[in-house]
Amino acid sequence: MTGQHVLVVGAIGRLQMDELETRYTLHRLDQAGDPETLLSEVGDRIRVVLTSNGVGFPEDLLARLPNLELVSSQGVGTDGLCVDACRVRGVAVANTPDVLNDDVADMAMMLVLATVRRLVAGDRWVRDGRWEREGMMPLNRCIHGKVLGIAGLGRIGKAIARRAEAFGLEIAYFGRRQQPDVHYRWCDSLEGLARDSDILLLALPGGDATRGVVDEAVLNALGPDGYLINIGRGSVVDEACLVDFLEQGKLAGAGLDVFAHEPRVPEALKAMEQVVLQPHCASGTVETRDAMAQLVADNIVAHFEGRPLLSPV
Ligand code: 8YV
Repeated sequence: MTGQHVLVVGAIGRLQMDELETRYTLHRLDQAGDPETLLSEVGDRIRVVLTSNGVGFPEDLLARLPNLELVSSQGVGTDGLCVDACRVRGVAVANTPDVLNDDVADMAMMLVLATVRRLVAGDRWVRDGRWEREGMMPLNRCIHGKVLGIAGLGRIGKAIARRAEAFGLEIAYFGRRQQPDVHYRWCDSLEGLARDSDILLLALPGGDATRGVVDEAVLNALGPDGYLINIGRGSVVDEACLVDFLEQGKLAGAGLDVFAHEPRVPEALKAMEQVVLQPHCASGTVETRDAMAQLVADNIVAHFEGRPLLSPV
């Protein structure tokens, strides 16, 4: 026993779990048959929680850990963590920004291209023998010269914009305020951005502030020739409304990596040819997940060694 107790709410990569195991005493809530007993036995010894944003860290669990000092979470998003309650209690929170920017931006561009150029439909056209039976598939649309509206021009949004420029897209963006160091056109509302965009790309964080902001008015503004791409959070979009718009041809198509109730995806979306779906895997490469897990572990080590966190929220 080291006296340095870590509660594992959500595990990270094997390499980093092994590293942490050699240094600290890990308590596996994620594997506990009887979580209640585990918490009553070790709750007051826990100084660090290890989790991921997807698994989360709720306020009722925080209440069971009176001596908690740090929550180290895998993922840049913090919408699954009770950050405000941690702040009130003086518990630090660390996440994993930056290391995933390139992969998420690649996924965003991949969804733009796949959706507008109908990559998956083309693949199906070949596999189903329709090329041989019916000849060429219907023409699709080009992306160069189109306006890509990015909602949420943070570090990931900027990595997307850099890639999109190379594809000849014109960039506009919406965020709370105009960014002085950015040459892209700023729109002061999400609806305004949707109106000005051919492709609306959502790179917004989740949480109460953004819940359902892509609503009927925004989708109407995007219009029947518009495409919606979402690599941020499913909670940002009124999903029922999106399905309705796609079914009625009031939108041209959508490329979605995130959904309102993951891993559940509306059957209606699965049936649509004009939609490209991914299982929330924009950061899901071996290299990036390893870098994310390492940052989670490094934050824990820094904390126990009395050094500043590498990536505090
Ligand atoms: C992951 C993500 O799905 O970083 C985020 O916020 O949504 C993704 O990278 C996940 O959180 C990794 O555990």
